[in-house]
Amino acid sequence: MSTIETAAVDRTALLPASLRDDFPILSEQVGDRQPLVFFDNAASTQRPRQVIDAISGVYERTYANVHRGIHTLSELSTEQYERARTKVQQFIGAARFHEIVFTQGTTASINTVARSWGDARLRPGDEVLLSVMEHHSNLVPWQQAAARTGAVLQHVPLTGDGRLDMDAFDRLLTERTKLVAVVAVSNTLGTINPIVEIIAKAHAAGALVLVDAAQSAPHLPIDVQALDVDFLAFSGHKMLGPSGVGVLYGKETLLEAMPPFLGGGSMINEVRLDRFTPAALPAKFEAGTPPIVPAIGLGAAIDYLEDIGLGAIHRHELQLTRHAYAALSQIEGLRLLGPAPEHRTGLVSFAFERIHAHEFAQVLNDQFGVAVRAGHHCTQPLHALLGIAASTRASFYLYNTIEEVDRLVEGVLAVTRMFAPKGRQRKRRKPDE
Ligand code: 7TS
Repeated sequence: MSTIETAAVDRTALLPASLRDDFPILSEQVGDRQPLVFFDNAASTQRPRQVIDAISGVYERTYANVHRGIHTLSELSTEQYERARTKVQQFIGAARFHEIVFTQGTTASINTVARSWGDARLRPGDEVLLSVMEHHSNLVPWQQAAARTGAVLQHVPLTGDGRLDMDAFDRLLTERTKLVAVVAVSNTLGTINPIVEIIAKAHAAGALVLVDAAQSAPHLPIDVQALDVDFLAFSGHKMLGPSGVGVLYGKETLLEAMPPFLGGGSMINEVRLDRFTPAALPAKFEAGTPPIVPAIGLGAAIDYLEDIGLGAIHRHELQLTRHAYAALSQIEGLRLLGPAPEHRTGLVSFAFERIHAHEFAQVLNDQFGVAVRAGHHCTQPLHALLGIAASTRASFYLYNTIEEVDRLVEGVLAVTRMFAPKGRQRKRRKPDE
């Protein structure tokens, strides 16, 4: 990396590299027999041995369906499943156990609110205020709800550096706004949005707030009571837990008033041939056999994260992000998306005019062992606004190291040299030149 100068790293802010030993998959080789550098954590993270053991422990010793039997295994599984709910409750600071609904993931959580709350509450002309940086799973369910109810969607635009334009937010928030549904951290830009301010302003305007915490729950401490947020959605698989489980938090009064979304077993109190009465919370929103083992695995993931501390995880990621940002911003022709590292969590996305994101991802994987995501990351409208079809995204987590970031930069530089005409790389000028 002879042409790149990197800023000093505060090594005291880094987590010990020894925690990598907890993640068996990190010693795999990929591509052309390269040690794996896993930088696709915003899509899904890896799991530590503690989570893997919790999962296999259930299957080996205690598995049965929950809330159904009075036999020993069903009681044990039920107890573990409900203990996981308590862990989630404490993790996000919810006041009540039954405000935690296990879903299949963030997408399912948002769809539940759109279907249940949206269909019951939205009237023609009511507005739902979203942002242009939303993931498709916080856009499409509202487009569908708008089509069903006649509600109108509004979108907060961006500032030039990829943050929410809060002046525009103030203008778009009106007495017609019934819900503000916004992402806490952008999965493409990494931007940390001012959720506290958004919630306070929305409530003052009489609107409810749904926060898509898919990219914040794994990386930043959260306290739903302090935030006074109405609905919160996140996924287990982005925070060291298994896929197939997510969380919908909702304030008790709201969830109580909402009709159930999915119908079936477990969500009922009583069923006749022509009608039913719904079960109490949270069962009302957990129709069918729930994600038993994934939820228990998520509980183990929360234990692991809490042992390390979300604050320490964020400090670690900030060092990696600063390092990556400083180095990548020196590569001529490479356009870094989103704000300065101080306003983002641990991810860096970029576009390069003459090289498609897939080329980066392919070469980084094959020749450097670096797993990144290339594409639109389920934020097509955001990419269209940025004037690009695709970007390359490196997203970090607690087990990533500064040396791995150096490997990424080395790989990106190699790709630009491979695909770009010779003589196009800028040699960084010394300060006295
Ligand atoms: N919201 C945000 C902000 C996300 O980043 C994602 C997934 C979702 C919602 C949906 O979560 P799911 O668990 O229901 O799928 N984001 C990504 C990503 O950035 N790359 O792959 C999945």
